[in-house]
Amino acid sequence: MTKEIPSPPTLPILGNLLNIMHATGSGEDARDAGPIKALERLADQYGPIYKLQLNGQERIVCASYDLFEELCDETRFYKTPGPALQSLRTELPPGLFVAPTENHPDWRQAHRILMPAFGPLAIRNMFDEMHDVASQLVLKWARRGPEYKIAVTEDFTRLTLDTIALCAMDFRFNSFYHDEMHPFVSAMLGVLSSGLRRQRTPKLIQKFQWSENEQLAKDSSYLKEVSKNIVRHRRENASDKKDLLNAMLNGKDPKTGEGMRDDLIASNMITFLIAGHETTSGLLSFAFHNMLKNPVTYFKAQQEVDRVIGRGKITVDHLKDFPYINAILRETLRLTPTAPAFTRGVRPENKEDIPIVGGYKIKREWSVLCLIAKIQKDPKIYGEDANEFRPERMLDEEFNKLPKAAWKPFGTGMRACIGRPFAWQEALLVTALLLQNFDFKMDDPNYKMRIKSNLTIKPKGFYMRASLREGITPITLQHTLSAS
Ligand code: FDE
Repeated sequence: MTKEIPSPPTLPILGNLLNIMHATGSGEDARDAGPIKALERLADQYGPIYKLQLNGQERIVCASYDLFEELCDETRFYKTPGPALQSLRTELPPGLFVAPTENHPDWRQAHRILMPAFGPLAIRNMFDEMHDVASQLVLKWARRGPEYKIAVTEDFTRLTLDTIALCAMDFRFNSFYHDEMHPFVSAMLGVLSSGLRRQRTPKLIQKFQWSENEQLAKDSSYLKEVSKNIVRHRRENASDKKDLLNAMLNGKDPKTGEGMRDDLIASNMITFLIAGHETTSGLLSFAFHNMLKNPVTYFKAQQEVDRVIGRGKITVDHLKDFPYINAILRETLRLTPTAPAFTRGVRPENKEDIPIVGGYKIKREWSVLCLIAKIQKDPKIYGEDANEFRPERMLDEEFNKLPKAAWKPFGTGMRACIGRPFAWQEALLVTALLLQNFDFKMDDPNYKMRIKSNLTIKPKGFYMRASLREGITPITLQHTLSAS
C-alpha cells in the first residue's frame, strides 16, 4: 500500500502560489525571506513530503532525513534541475550547474576537463591570489577603524566575487575600490532575481511584463558578450597562468581528446561567478553571526588562530591546523546551508516499476525539491538541540560518525559541488585572517537574524564593528600581510 502525498488546498490558476507567498506573513521581511522559509513552515504543517501546484506544474517537496537518504541513492535518483536553476539558462550552451542531466555531452566534457582544475593541488596554487583579495578586505576594515559600521554581507560578497574572478580567469573586479557594483555583477544579479521572481509569477502574467522581460534579455546578452570577450581576449593573449580559464582553453577531454568550444567555456565562466560568490559570502556572514551570538565559540576560534599562527603571516599549510574553525564552518552550513535546497529526480536507468520512497510513489517526470535547510535540523539525527549552534558536533571524530546524508550543503552524487575545496580554502583563510587581526562585535547586540534569499540565503541587516587587536596598527598589519 502506498501513501497519498499530502497537499495544501489549491486555487484555480494560482494553484499554491499564495501558500508560498504568504506562509511567513506579509511585509518586507517576509518577502525577502523568499520561499524557503515558507516551504519549511509548510513542512511543519503537512509533514515530511508534500505536493504543490505551481505554474501548472506539480512540485514535490521533501523535508525529512529518512526520505532524503533514499533520494540520495545515486543508483535510483539523480539531479534534475528544477525551475530555479532552469531560469538561469542563457542562450549559451549549459554550464555545469544548470546542465539538464549528467548524460548531457556538454556536462560530461566540462566535468572531465574541470575536475583536475578544481582538485586539491590546483586549489593550493590559488592560495596567494585568495590571500591578496583577503588582504584588501582586512586593510579596508583596519583603515576604517572601530567606528565603521561594517555591512557584513556586502563586504564578504566583494571578497568572494573578486576572489573567484581572479582565481578563475585573472580578472580583477576591484570591488573594494568602488562603492557601485561592477556592471557585470548587476547584470548577473538581474538575471538571478528575475529568474526567481518569474517562478513565483503566473506564466500568463509573465508574458505582459514587458519591461522586466526586456531587462532580462539585456542582462543576459550582456553577460554573454562579456564572458565571450574574456575568452577571446585570453585566446589572443595567451598566458601560462594555471587558472580555470586556461584549464578550459587548453584542456582536452581525457575520454574523447576534444577541447571545449568557446561558448561552452564562456557559459562555465558565468557559472563559476554565480555559483562561487554568493554561497561563500553567505557562509562567511552566517559564520561570523554565529560566533558573535555564541561568544564561547568565538573565543575558542580566536585562541586556535593565536596558537597556530600567532602574529605571523598565514600560509596555506596552516589551514589544516584549524579543526575548530573547520567545525564552525560545517555547523554553519548545517544550520543555514547557503544553497538551501536542491532537486532530485528518477534516473532513467532506474528499472523500478514505480519508484517508491518511504511509501510514497515518485513519478518519473517529477523533480523533488530537497529542503536541506530543514533536513539538516532533523532531531532524529541531531537530537533535541538540533536547532542550536554547537560546533563541537562537527569536529572530525563526531562528524565522521554521522550517517552519509546527514550533512549535504554541497549537494550529493555526481552533481555535487565541484567548487567545494575552493570555497573551503577561501572560507578558512578569511576566517582565520580576520580573527587573527580584529576583535569583532555586533553593531546591534540585540540583532535578531533575518534572512534574505535569492538563489542563496544570507543574513539581512547584519552589521559588525571591528577593532584591531592590541599592538596591531594598519601599518604593521600591512607589513605582516605582505611579508614573504
Ligand atoms: C554545485 C553545487 C551544489 C549542487 C546543486 C544541485 O544539486 O542542484 C550545491 C548544493 C553547492 N554547489 C553548494 C555550494 C556551497 C558553497 C559555499 C559553494 N557551493 C561554493 C562554490 C564555489 C564554486 C566555484 C562552486 N560552488 C561551483 C559549483 C558548480 C560548478 C556546481 C555544479 C556542479 C555540477 O553540476 O557538475 C556546484 N557548485 Fe557549489
